[in-house]
Amino acid sequence: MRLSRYFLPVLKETPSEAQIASHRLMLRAGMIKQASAGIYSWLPMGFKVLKKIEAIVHEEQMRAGHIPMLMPTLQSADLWRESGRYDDYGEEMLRITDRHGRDMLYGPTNEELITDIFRSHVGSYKDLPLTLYHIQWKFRDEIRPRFGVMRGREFYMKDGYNFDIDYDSAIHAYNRHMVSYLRTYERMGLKAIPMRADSGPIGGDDTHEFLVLADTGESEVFYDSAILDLTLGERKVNYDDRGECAGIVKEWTTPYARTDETHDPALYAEIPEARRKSSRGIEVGQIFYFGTKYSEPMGATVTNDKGERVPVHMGSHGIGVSRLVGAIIEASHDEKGIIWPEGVTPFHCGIVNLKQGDAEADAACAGIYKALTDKGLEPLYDDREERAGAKFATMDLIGLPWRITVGPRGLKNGVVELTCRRTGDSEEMTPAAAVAKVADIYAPHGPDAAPHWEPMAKSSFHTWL
Ligand code: P5A
Repeated sequence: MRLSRYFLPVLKETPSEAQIASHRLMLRAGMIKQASAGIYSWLPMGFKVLKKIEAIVHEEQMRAGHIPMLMPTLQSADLWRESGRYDDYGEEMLRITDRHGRDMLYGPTNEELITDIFRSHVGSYKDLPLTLYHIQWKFRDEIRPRFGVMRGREFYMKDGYNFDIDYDSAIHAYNRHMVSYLRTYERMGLKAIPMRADSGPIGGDDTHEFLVLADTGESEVFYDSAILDLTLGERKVNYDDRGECAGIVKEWTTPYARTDETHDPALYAEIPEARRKSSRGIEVGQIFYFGTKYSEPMGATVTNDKGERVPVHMGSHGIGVSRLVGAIIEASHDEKGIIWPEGVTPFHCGIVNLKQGDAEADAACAGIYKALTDKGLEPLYDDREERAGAKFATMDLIGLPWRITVGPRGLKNGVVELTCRRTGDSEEMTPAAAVAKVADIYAPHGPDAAPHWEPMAKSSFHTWL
């Protein structure tokens, strides 16, 4: 993409309404624009990051064997009356009446709708286990929407629902979700810690929240710092293997880690003092096992192997896709701007032309652009007639992890400069070497050069990103 043809409405001033770094930076970098309180338009670069995050979530869900689909944003109130949540949900639910006087609502979550789909089509234990998910806009009429996309009223969520014949099978689904979520966050460059939590209006006893540590987080959390050393890394997981998934969950849930809702000071005091930590955290996901809470009142039953009708065991599992955009920025920025992790960056590499209009510099930039594109990468080429300082400031603000700087002086010696946004380190090299290095950074690595994040078979949601 050439910046002169893109739409990147960068702000010079720091917007006064934004209290935290991610909100400020998303506004300044022209990623979002508030439409009304807690409701945002996603401008092109914000949209791109949102879609990158969405693609990672899809890949990891499908890898775990979960099946994508799409449910509507508007739901009928009748289903929620069946579960008993229509009255319980309170003022956070946006209630709408259609022209025929029918009660509708903008879905804050989808347990009822998916349970209705299940009971309409599935009747036998032979069709289980089944996990369906979608990524769709939700609406919660939060009393205090704030921090930009972190606590919006309209927000984008991945929500998945498992249907299992018994408790053991449902707990395997819970574990599978925990492992796939750990993988998902790692790919986004995040350390998200699973913490025992409270289930709130979703219900059930077994629930974990995933928290990214950040001073600006809304939750207070307590944990054993030993948990920070855990990573999944290159480990390959067989999601059908109950023992393997349970083992990983055990590893991650053995060190103490709880939100303030479930904090137990006595247990916490047993952690060696040097490892006892409390801080703030951003909740980027939550998983629940709630048994038959919805299947019983809504009659979602199947016949078991003895021919009896039994309610299915269910859980639901959410990832805050739009919140993640803010959470990643909170975890990865400096005073100059955003620093995107490679996994979610809107463009792989910036190209800065120090002397637009200089025939040699223009030709070198065009050559680098083409070479990167030919390698399947997407560069952002700042081809505007601007001062070098302004171009650097824009690149630093929008946070592309790598930048190639091209100017007549360097070209005389046959070199350009490759700069890492995170460290600020620059290296001079030939244009071909710079392209090769950037391509290598984004290529799969590891002992068998096929890490877990190797893109899966291309499908429709990848092709238009
Ligand atoms: C699980 C999926 C649920 O709603 N039902 C379906 C369950 N869980 S949850 O914890 O309430 O939400 C899942 C994740 O959505 C994000 N989230 C939000 N993001 C932005 N703005 C909001 N107002 C908001 N509310 C929830 C969180 O990341 C949460 O973990």
